[in-house]
Amino acid sequence: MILVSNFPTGLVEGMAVLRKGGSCLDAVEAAIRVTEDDPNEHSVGYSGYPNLLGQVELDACIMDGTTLEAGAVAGLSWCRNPISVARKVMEELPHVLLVGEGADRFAKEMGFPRQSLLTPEIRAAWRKRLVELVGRDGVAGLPRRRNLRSLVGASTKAAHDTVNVLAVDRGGAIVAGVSTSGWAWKYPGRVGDSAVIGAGGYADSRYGAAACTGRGEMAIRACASKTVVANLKAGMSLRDACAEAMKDMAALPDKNFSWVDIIAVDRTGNLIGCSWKPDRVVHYFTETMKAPGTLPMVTLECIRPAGR
Ligand code: SD4
Repeated sequence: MILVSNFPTGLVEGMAVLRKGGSCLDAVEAAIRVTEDDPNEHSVGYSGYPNLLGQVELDACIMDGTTLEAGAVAGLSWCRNPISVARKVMEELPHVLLVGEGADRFAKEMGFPRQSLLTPEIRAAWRKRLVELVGRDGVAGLPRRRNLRSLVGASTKAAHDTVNVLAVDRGGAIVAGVSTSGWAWKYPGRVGDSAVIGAGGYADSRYGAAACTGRGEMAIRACASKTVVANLKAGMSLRDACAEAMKDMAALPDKNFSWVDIIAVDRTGNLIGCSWKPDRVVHYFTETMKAPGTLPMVTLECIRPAGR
């Protein structure tokens, strides 16, 4: 089984891998690459929205729930498939997370093609946004050390989304993968939850897996994905495990409070999506289905703090 939040287009590829007897790692990577390669998705991979300076910085992580090995990259700037680079970090290095120049250098060493990720359309969108934010075109218009919270925070509700993919195979292996271009117009160097194991994604084949989308700072502060899996380990139901993690995030004081969704599976293959927003769905595809389906996310309005 394979499930995804936000971008269902990779489900077919992911399931094709599982049906051929491929691993959950291969299935998750294949599913995420479809979205990373899509020029019409502006919050993941190629043509993702850039930071305040107009630089695309991609984050991704992958975790093998059977070995508990993980790999991640943050601020990758010219390779369109950060999920594949994250997997290489896991497989080729004695490290978990590479950032910025080191991540770019490693991607080059691993033979990933180099290309500009900033399409003309996205460059134009960035310049328009700069004018809205600071009243001037060009990075020279950016204020120094003044109003940074409100400048970057103004973008909290701007287009930002992440592809979260979880896969479970018949042998009980579970893998989590996450990829994003992050918070549009973020402060340069900002790393979101998608590159942070335990925040944006976590998998442990003995218990289950979880992944988050939304305001990554909240998922990082609450270690949200690891919390879900730890709750499963403690014997909670899948729904309660997620609800408790959502409550942790809802309780965080946060001037830029926004939303976070969680998708999760347990080791028996139950799946769930949880959201603060109504009308969200989780997309999934099992070996016995002819085509991917959707399930409404459980809306946890009840735990959302009043006034937010
Ligand atoms: C981040 N969690 O960088 C990502 C972005 C996201 O919906 O998922 N937005 O914070």
